[in-house]
Amino acid sequence: MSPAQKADHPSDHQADLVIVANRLPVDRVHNADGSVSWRTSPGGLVTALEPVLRANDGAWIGWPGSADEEDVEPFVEDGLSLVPVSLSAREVEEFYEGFSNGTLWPLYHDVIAKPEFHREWWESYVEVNQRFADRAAEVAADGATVWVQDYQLQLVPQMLRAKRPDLRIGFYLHIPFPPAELFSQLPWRRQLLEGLLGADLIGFQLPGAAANFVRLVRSRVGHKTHRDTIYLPDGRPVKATAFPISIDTAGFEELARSEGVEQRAAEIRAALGNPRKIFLGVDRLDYTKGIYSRLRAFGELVRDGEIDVEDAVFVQVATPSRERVEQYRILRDEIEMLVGRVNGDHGRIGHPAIHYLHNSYPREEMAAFYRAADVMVVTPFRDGMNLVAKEYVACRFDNDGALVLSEFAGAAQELRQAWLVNPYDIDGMKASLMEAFAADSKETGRRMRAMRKQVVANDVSKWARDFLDELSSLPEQHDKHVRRSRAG
Ligand code: ADQ
Repeated sequence: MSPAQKADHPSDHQADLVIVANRLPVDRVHNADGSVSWRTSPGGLVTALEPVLRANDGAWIGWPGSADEEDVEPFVEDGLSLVPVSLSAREVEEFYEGFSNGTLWPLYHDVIAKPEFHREWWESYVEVNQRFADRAAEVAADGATVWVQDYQLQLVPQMLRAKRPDLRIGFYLHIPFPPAELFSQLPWRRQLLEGLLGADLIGFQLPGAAANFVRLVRSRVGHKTHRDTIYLPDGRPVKATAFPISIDTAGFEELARSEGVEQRAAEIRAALGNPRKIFLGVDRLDYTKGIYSRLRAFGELVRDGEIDVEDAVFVQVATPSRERVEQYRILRDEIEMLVGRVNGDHGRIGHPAIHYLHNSYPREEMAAFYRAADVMVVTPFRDGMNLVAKEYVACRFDNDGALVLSEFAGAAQELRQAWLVNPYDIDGMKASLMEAFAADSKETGRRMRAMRKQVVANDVSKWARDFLDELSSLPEQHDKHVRRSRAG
């Protein structure tokens, strides 16, 4: 960056690697005494990126998670450099709940729910994206790498490049990228495509999503493309390719092997009455996850007498999610009504058919659930990847347990040995649940061994490394282009 540009954007910390994500990896906690502190929320992304961030003098830009916070200065928490971006209550409503979760989320997930298009939401999306881009432009050192995450920030790459052509910019989309027929509904489709094209490398969960994107750019924006590369009119190439995300496999396995978790898993089984088999579902309470259909399938198996409630039980853990968005409130009511009906019709004293928990749990408790479950049921209508499926596999170090997995989850492309199901086909799901329920240990062992190989060999650190290596190995064309734009 030139000295003049630097003076325009004063910042006390310049980082060589900058992560830009909607959320910071910490939550702001307001204590009873009026003081404020930070609590780390250790998701997979932080686990994966923490070592690279530390090694590269990195910074993480994101929203601290509560509205109308006065601007908080950058700070260092547990050795990580964090740069908060604040959102007003109105921006939370229009940018986050509105355009991100009421427009893009359903549109990118097969329009399972109807996306809403509102011009004010779009305007707010543009404004907030600009704020994130401005912050990244201030924080990034000369020639730094900036890695932008997910659907809330698709305009950031282009906005950032306009200010800082010296940067190497990557973008990763954690959710599916829809086929052209659906994406084309979006009134601002061209702006979004152009926003993403500000990146040098655009990562998707699956090759099909990358192909959807390249095809759209060719037809809607008119750029030349060859395989996974798009050539912009100014000669800059943009690569769009798949990097399937994963989990901290070793971390989960270690947790699963710990005495505390093993003991807790036994407690859970005992509290459920030591049934012969435990079915488990773990999801954010979201309409993409197929929770209703799966519980309906299980409820029918109990009704039909295929499953006896003294023999088997279904535990559904549903994490509270986006509770201010109406579609999510309706979904919650529907699921809770169904659970009540199934238990009312088919449960016995001390033996409900379904245990339903609307709560968030620490990682240890999640691992204990995975250890306790004989049949893990993951049936989204559409899911970028689905980490729950991989976490279950990582925890089954004895090569036991059965995974029933929707073919519409990204994970199905890697976990081929699961019982793959079409979540729209209730009878098909019922048949697969019964097969998984009845499978002998030889069969479950054969399948689980193969799936574990996959999840052990491809963990989240490899994912991050693969992406960043690819981004840094696009030097020649990139540098040529930077030199040209500087000369110009
Ligand atoms: P999500 O839609 O949130 O992620 P998923 O991939 O399953 O879905 O990740 C959920 C995470 O939350 C898992 O790590 C799980 O352990 C955790 N979790 C779920 N319920 C919980 C609970 N009650 N308490 C505590 N933790 C809970 C989005 C995309 C996915 C993609 C990921 C990562 O929708 O398709 O796989 O990002 O890219």
